[in-house]
Amino acid sequence: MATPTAIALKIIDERHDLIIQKSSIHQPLQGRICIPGDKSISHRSLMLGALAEGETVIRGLLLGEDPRSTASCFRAMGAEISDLNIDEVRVKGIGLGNLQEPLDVLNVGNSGTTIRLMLGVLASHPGRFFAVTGDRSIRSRPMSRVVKPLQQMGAQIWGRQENSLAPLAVWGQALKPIHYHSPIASAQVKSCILLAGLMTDGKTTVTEPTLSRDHSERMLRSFGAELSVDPETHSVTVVGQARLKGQTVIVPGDISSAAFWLVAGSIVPGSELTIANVGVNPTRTGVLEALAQMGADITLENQREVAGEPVADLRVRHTQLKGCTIAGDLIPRLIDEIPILAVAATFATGITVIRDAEELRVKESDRISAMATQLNLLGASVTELPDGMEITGGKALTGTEVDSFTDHRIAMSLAIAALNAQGTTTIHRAEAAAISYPDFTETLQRAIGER
Ligand code: SPQ
Repeated sequence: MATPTAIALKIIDERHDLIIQKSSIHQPLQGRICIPGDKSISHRSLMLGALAEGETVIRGLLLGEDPRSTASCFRAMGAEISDLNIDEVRVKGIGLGNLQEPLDVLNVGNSGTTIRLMLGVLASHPGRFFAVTGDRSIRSRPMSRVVKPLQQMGAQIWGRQENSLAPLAVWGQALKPIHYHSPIASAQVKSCILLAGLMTDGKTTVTEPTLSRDHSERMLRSFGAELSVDPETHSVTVVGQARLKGQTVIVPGDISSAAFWLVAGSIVPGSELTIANVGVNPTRTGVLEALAQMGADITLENQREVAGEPVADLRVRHTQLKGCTIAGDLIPRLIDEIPILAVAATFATGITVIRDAEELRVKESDRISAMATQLNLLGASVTELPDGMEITGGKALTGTEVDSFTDHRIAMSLAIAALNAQGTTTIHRAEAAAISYPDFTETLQRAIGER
């Protein structure tokens, strides 16, 4: 009789069930893992490359579905972007202000970063008409957070439910500069306004309540924009009209993707993994701080700086985690890692409380509800809070059928939880992982020694 495979993919009408059988996984997770390129930096390198004068060369681009959406939108507006591959992508920029009116609706697929950042670019291109839409998830995610400040700058934008939902129509204008005090710490809001400010005469400033990821600021500077940052007040100012010059961008590995292996290595007995080339920008390393609070055994090795972003190799060894509280200013620095931290908390001793994370309710899915319901189906003890979760760790999990809600981070978090669940776990709609991690399943198979 053939030995059962521990990890299998079943494809039904293009929907993938990821099946994980704990009974046949003997191996701890071991080896060296190379993760895909950072999603936030990948989007920004394609966008700034398209808006710059001259050629931009991107190495290490994430080949996930989200950056592909960004590339296809900017191609539709005249940027020449070579075939996407990891080694080298060449972008022939058309210069700020020169985007062509697209002949069809721009479709951002599942990507919130694409639509929100791009709206700042479109709104500030006078005399051109743009229509933008995305998938079912995008059409339910709030856009007023960027539409309202852009309207304060004079933008003309229309959409469903008082211009708050895609599809959106944009009639590009010459905008006026503003100082926007954002009620939320959101890199998408900040970046959208800064991108609009590039084409706007004068100084455009965004102040946020706490610092969100700063990849836009770093990359805008390196492309030649005049930009100043006040770290005391969490304010960024860009001076328009700007001119951007094509650059070489080296995209580090995505710490949000590394987080799955940091937690897998921590919870599967006997594991030891090295995750190579991880971006450790301080605005993204909240997950390392949360896992340190939980007692995880993680070390940063070979720390270096690559093209303006700090990078390190992360080594993780299995250890018993303990519950902790994750809240406050830490939240924007680990917002995308909360689903996988909820998995870590499930295998920790004691109680973990996650608060101040109401933003999770308006991501690709309602990530609070998704993680609470699906982990509870597996036998965990998770209570939903309006702005987070309370998780009592240490309950034994048993495999069952769970759903990703077509959210990449939910699909991958549940796959890691399944590594420690008895029996068979089937994750429906696991194809969502391809949004940010196209070869997640193959990497998991390699880590357990199946390939
Ligand atoms: O791009 P999208 O769909 O919004 O992706 C997510 C993710 O989990 O990959 C959020 F669902 O990441 C956002 C992140 O949450 C990417 C991002 C960025 O690149 O600027 C910023 C964060 O969003 P926000 O709303 O806090 O600005």
